[in-house]
Amino acid sequence: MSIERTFSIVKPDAVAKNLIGQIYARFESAGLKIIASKMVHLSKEKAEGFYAEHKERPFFNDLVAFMTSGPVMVQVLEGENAIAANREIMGATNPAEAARGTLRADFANSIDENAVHGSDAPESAAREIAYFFAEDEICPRTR
Ligand code: RTP
Ligand code: MG
Repeated sequence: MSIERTFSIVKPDAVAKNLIGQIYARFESAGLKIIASKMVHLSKEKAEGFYAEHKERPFFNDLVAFMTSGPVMVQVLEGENAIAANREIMGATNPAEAARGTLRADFANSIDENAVHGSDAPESAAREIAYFFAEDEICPRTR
């Protein structure tokens, strides 16, 4: 058992479908606390930097175009094993393979427009949180 932080995005497809509240409710129902949150419309440069690890992949340009197509919600989630817990709530990258009751099974349009992002490891979580939030924008709970 360890209390972790993870970084999450409600992607443009899910914001466009008015699903922010339903997605936040899933996080909260699972015991994850939202300790930072804001809406942003990513620039091309910001999206390219965020997905730099995928730069050589064939889907990179489409991914950046999609992620800049409308506003997103970015948030920091905190809780027990938050990184794995959030990946479980999200489901598989491809909604056709996502388990029933997961965010992607319920809300994703396709493997490209798949509703949410979640960090996949402690190192990426730390990097991604710092890419979007200053330390004083993160509000750990005292109760
Ligand atoms: P994410 O980073 O968004 O949480 O998703 P993930 O770990 O499940 O997937 P990842 O391999 O990191 O890929 C990042 C995003 O790129 C898009 N993608 N498209 N067309 C494709 O084959 C393909 N593969 C990945 C998805 O939007 C994925 O979430
Ligand atoms: Mg990923």
